[in-house]
Amino acid sequence: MDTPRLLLTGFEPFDQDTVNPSWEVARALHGQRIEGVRVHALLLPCVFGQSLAVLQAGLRKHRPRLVLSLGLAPGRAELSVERVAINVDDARIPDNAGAQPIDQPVLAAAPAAHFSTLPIKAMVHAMLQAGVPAAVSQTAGTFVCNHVFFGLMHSLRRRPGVRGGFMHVPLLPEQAVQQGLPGLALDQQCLGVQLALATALRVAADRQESGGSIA
Ligand code: PCA
Repeated sequence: MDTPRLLLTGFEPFDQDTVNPSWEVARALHGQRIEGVRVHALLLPCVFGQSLAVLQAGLRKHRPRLVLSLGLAPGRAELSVERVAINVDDARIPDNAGAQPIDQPVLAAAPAAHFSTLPIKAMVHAMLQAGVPAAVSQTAGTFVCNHVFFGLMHSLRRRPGVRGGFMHVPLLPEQAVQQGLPGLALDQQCLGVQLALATALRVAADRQESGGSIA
């Protein structure tokens, strides 16, 4: 029997950046075995629609048992495990194909939102215990990351037993210095994602502790 796989997606660079740490992390972990499950890294274009088409093809081809999508959130200092995807595309900047949808649904005739099915609190806990900055995030924004997260969760409702979710990562230190924003070293980002994946594969029921925020 084939080794079970998990799909770890990252994005190509967007806006002014020439690297996207989300893809740097995904490709660094490609081929590793975590809890007996082989990591398969998949690069997504930062383009509405097309990103989801590439993801769907990856789901069909690899039949993963778990999917974690990664994206860059410039300005965030910690690995942010996203709680919820909303059915809204509202782009502040054009995507890499020049599209800038405003207040469009990601998918027509789909619910307003989908929750992550990963144990988000346990993942944050595991990262913090290892000294990697991490937090639950209540919004994945309304750009291509949220678009992919929503489309992923919508597809997974037809794949019982396959869990999925999204994590935003900070800038790399060299980008962060140039932009005057917080950053996190690639090895710390990789360690955090490894721990998060191991936890997601191991933990069925999430921890009962607050990851909430007041506005
Ligand atoms: N971050 C963007 C899109 C691609 C990425 O890495 C976002 O947060 O929507």
